[in-house]
Amino acid sequence: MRNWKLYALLAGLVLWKPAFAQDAPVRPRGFGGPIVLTADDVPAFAEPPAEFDQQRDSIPHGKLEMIEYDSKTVGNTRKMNVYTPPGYSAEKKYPVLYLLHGIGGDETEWERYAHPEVLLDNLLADGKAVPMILVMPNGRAQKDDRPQGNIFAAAPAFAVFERDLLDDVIPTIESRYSTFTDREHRALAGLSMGGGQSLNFGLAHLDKFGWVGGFSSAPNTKKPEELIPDPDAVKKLKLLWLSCGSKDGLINISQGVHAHLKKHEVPHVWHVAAHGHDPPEWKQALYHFVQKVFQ
Ligand code: FER
Repeated sequence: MRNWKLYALLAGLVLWKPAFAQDAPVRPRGFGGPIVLTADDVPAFAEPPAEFDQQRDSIPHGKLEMIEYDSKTVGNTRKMNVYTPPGYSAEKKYPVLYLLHGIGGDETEWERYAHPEVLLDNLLADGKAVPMILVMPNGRAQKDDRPQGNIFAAAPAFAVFERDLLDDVIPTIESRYSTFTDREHRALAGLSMGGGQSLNFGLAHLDKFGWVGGFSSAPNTKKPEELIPDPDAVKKLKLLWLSCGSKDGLINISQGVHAHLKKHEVPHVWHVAAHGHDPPEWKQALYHFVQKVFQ
């Protein structure tokens, strides 16, 4: 009798299906999973038009430059990739979007994945974005910041980057370029690990950033209650953006933040397009985000 009960218990455990399994989850490619979509998880924007990412010879082009800065936080010289828009002039002042990369990336990742300089040149030529400076720093704030070996081992350095960004990156940009220096002209967004950083740092420094975006945010994102302890305070943001691919196994992270914001009636964008955890997702997210920011 005793044994029978034990076998029944074991069989029950083996055959038991967790609640989420009833919804026929999709197995993602890459990180995380399984994926369970809700009625909220739909695109807020259509896919970009054809040729949105094609370089046009007939329009003015901005400039990309790789610059170096001394980081007090890390104690060495670091790199960041900076885009200035066509006609950049010290006579004018520009808003700045800080754009953070993923766990396997560095200061060149956004350029390789999405060609932000092409997207922005095209949108500026069409009058769909405002002239802005784009800063693509290296979010791995440690002496060896190359994405080599076990990239997960460097995760603590992504948290240290909060100080590098606030104390070293932003002051460098604001001293070398002609920028506005108030929160309403400063945005922070990033993909995956960089999406988590953007939400963590941006929402903790509402006095510094007026526009915050998490694209396909990774598990480094703080838990919703910790990320947004005071939902009313977050309402002062000009834009709070969350996006994630519907085939991304990390979507539960963004879904959790969206649900918390919805519960507390905090206005935000929730954009779920039919992509994975991949560059096509980030390219279209950036394309839509840069049209909303600073306007
Ligand atoms: C994790 C899975 C993915 C994680 C980070 C990532 C910190 C980051 C992915 C990316 O940046 O693409 O568990 O933990």
